Amino acid sequence: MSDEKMMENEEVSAVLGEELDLKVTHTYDDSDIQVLDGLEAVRKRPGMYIGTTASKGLHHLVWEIVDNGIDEAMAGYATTVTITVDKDNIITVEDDGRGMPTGINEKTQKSTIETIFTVLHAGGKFGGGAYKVSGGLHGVGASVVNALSEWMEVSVYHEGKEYFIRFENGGHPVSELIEKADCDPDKHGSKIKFKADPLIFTETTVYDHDVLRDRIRQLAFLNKGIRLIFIDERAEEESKQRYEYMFEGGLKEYVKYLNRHRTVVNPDIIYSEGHEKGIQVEVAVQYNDGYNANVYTFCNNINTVEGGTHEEGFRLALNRVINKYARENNFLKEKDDNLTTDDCKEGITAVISVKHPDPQYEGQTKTKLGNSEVRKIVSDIFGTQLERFLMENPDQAKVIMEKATLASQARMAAKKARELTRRKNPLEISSLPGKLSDCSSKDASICEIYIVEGDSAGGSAKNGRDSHYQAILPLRGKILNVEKARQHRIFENAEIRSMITAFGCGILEEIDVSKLRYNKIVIMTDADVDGAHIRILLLTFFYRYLRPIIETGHVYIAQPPLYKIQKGNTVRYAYTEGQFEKIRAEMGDRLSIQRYKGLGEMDAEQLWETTMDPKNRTLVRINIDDAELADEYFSIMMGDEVEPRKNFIIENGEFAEVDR
Ligand code: 28F
Repeated sequence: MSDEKMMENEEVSAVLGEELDLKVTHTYDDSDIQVLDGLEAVRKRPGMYIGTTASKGLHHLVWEIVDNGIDEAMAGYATTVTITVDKDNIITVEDDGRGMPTGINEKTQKSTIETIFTVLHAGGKFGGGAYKVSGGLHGVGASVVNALSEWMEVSVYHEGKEYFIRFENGGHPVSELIEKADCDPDKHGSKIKFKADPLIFTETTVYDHDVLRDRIRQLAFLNKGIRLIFIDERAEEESKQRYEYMFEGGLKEYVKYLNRHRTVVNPDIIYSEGHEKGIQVEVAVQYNDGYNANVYTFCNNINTVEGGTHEEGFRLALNRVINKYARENNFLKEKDDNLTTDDCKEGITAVISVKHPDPQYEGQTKTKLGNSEVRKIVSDIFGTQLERFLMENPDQAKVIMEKATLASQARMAAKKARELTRRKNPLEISSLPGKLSDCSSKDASICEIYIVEGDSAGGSAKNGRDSHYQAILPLRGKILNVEKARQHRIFENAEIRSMITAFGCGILEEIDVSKLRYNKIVIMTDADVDGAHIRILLLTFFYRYLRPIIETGHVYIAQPPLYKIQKGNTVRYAYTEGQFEKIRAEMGDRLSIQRYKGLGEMDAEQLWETTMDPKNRTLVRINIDDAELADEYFSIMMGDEVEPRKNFIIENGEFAEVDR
């Protein structure tokens, strides 16, 4: 959309803030054309408004509407927001708030409701000077959802009347707002029903049950006291048809939930809440016996993946208060260095949520909070409460102090071990691990590295590969479980050291993906339980130490065939049991069938043909959109508890998409 058009639409939306007038006229004029132009612009370039028209964008429609219901509840007028998805993937969102204003807007000469749903950027400021605190990343408003819907119906219940308006074909009102029926005089609220337009969402119009449920549960944690109900009429299992979430404890319950599979160190969650200069702050913290930190930050219910000033304020307070307490209570001696923030964060699970009337987002994906005043506000509110917690709970303070000082000692040991993994000069080939059979090309954009389990498979891979762009790194036996080991042990591990040197991009906070020596890192393991275990160990290591290479889509899993089916000179390979049945049926009888138990059973040529040749192979790209889910995945897969692991494996196959 041109800037000019945007201006026009903003002018129209500006009138929404003004008092409502009850004149009932409905003429067709210039503003109608403007309005339809605006919605048409949304349909022409949906990506500009909702980021993508793939599954993520489809779900965005729901969040846009749900956010408005949550705002009404956060403003104190609604208690409950109900989200229903029916058998045809039609979404209904309903709240029990005041109901949208049913009067006429003076400037547009149309009902406020029609205006909200047809004028871009209408809404914005909420009635009564309150501000919109929720709102998706794009925060585009209900009119965008309307523009991208095949149809939409809006009902308002207010003082014994039901008001109704319907839009079709991307936001065109079928009639003006009507008083449709009488209703229970005690009923009040807004209801929006819509069908995403398949002409726009060409990839899919089917909502993902887990995505909806997880985000709705998260919104309930982030907005304490609000009841969120999720109804999925498509679900066959009764336990998946209805969920009701309401957390009086807010983030305290969120942290408890995040730590549910872990052994916690401080049984009482450190919780603080406060507001200053119109900015609301809520922080909850609990340590577990692990070594990793899981810190989730939000602004206006948006997951600020890149962190920002709220996270900085949190880190400042954590460092300052823990060091102060450690010194005053002799956990640190005079000669000792201060604990680093990372020391203070070992094993921490923390959620930080701020609500800001005018958030500024920065960073590559606009998920980094930039408002500088937030730093001190979070630091003050959380710092005061943390200090108080340590004073009032000396036993829990003691374990936290011991944990941080142990982390500090381990860090110093790790520093020594880690120096050994750093390549002095990235061009210095001699420093590459001896086991690596590198490729000859130095053009990282075409290079691939296969990480192969075992020497015999490593041999086949080495002989079968195209050595121009394919490198092979064989691993011996199981690699270290990084969830269960301290850093210095991890850096002493030979397999891990060879991977770090081969990749060449550094690790942890020093990582630089642009230095990665291969475009594709391919994990190639046997198609059995041991192979799956090694794969998980490798992915856990990547997730914890090299996360950006996963996030930027460089990590793949090779799919070796399960069967070789031969009849005369015809050879075919099956990669799944289903494929095997199909091929067997197609090829008839007198077949010679080989079931591969491991990569080692394939000779070099077969391995190339089935698993490494870009013309035939299937690579599964690993992607982790949701850090919380990924973390849950790894802590369940690698943790001590057997039962959740079993259930998890049964429920979730693999989190991955297929790619070539
Ligand atoms: C199903 C999703 O969208 N709920 C909403 C309200 C309530 C008001 C409102 C909404 C007025 C001038 C914009 C009512 N009474 N749920 C929802 N509930 N919008 S959306 O007002 C809109 C503003 O411009 C409301 C008094 N003030 C506000």
